[in-house]
Amino acid sequence: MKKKALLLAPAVALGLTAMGAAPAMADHATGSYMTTFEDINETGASGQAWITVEGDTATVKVEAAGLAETFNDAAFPHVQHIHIGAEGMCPTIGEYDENGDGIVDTVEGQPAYGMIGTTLSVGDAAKDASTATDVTVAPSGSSFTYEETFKLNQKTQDSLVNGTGVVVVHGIDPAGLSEQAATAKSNLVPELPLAATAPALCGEMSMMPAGGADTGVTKSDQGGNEMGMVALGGGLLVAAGGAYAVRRRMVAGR
Ligand SMILES: [Cu+2]
Repeated sequence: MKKKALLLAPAVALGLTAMGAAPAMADHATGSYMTTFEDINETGASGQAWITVEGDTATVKVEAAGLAETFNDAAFPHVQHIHIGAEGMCPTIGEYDENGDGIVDTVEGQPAYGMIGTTLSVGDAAKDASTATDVTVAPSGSSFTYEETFKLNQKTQDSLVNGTGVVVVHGIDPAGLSEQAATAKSNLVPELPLAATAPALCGEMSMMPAGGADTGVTKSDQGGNEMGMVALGGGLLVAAGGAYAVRRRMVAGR
């Protein structure tokens, strides 16, 4: 309901804009999108995300707080993606916790938010490499502001336009979960705990009215590409290998 109401006015505005601009097809996703995250596994996390698209270039800003702080005695890496191609919805524990362990894990949430369309945690060096390891450049710790500018693939652009783009920030603290959830192995990467790959924050991206609210992205605070390029401790190396595998398996399962 909320999404439809938000999308209606911008869609009208966008239509008017498109009529004035001749080659509208190539950059149909152009505009600003934002979301206020839902704390889908009731971990106390919160935040917002903004995506500004110009042609095929996207500038993304993610602000998050209250996330899991440490993993294997190192800063907890929080891999983040734009998920696409499903309902464009964030899952709820009540509806999507298939195995009844008290949380929505990454796989359980896929019917709602879909598969990975774009990985947001790709730094400069890895931007064009298919072997990018998400976690080495993923923001980490309990709170962060993450910004990145990159080429946005067509599938993800299409999802933003049709309202099925969903930003997901992964990684929750096993402490406080049910015994079943806290001790389970990840259904994506058996070497990792379930919590390490489970979604913490989820946000359905909605287009903002043209020339409307603050996008949260300004020229002066762009260029933080080194964000997250921290030296990896022993524990994080484990996480890096695991999250890399997460990405590959999630893509493979599409
Ligand atoms: Cu994801």
